[in-house]
Amino acid sequence: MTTTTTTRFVSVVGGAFLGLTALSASAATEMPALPDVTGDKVQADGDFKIKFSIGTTESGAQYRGLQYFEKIVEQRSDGHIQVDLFPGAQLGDDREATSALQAGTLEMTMPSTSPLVNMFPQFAVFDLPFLFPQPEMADAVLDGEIGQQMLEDASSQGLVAIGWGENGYRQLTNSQHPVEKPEDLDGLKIRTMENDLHLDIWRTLGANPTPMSFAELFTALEQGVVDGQENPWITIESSKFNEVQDYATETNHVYTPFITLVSARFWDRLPEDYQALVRDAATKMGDYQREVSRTLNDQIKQDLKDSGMQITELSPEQVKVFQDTLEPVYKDWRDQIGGELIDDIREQVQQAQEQE
Ligand code: TK8
Repeated sequence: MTTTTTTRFVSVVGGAFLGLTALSASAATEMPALPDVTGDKVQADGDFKIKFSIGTTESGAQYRGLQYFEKIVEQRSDGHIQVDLFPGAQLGDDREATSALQAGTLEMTMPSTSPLVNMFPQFAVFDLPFLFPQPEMADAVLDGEIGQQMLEDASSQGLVAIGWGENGYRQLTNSQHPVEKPEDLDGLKIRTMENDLHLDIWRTLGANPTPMSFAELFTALEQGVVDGQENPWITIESSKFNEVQDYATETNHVYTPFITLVSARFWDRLPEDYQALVRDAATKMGDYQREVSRTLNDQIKQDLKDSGMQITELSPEQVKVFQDTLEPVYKDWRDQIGGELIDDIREQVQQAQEQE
């Protein structure tokens, strides 16, 4: 049984802040220091190399988490496991990297859950709008029984799922005009992840959505193939979307997790002690990623404003209009996702809200 999220989260925060300027649009943002590695050295037979691919750039919180993973695994295996990091979709986007794991040509990746709904339909529950009012509620679900069961279910089809990370709350950006209400989306071409529920969300709001790989997104925005997109502030900045998007709306409309995947072919070759080491490092990486993402969120939003982006912050009444407009999405997707899973999560969220 995993420890409770709060206890795990607090231990990671102990690390000091280094004046690291990791992000392009602002030199002021400080990236939390990589925590020290804790735990004994692990001895096992053989030497191994892990190629770890992600879609976001090396300026984001996700990559910072991977650097911590690399540090833990290399130190605690005494260098017998080497980790090479490949950010920026160098080795393929979320779906391509996942297929490479299944083929055994890549060892690890950490995609968003949304593009993998075609393989694991239950992941669509995370695409439901406004499901988690606060990130800690997502933590409780992902680190709890529901999240653990999903990792077990996703350990199939040539994959081993060993942990969760934070992509975060998605915000809308566009190149045309400020968006304060659903009507303002009329006629806007919005890129979504390759996910039918996200297409439904933006169609229901009145936009003209199109699914597209993250690897193609910057060029599509730059060339005006699409008018807008939606991602967390840290990804908007680390992918320089603010250079081709003048407007943003703080919608917080979906919380997207990352899932840490390993190739089953590689996993089966790893001695058990190294499997335990990699699994432990993945858990610590996920916690640290959450910390970095949350520590930097507000600062980065300010950086984007300072870089000239016009950010619309919605009032609770304006948010409610988006929520009410999207309520039918819950009804439409209930059977496909599974009513029980949705109810379990909504109940857990409600209990957490009542305890506040
Ligand atoms: C990066 C993606 C990205 C996601 C998207 O590989 O596609 O917009 O938010 O983070 O997973």
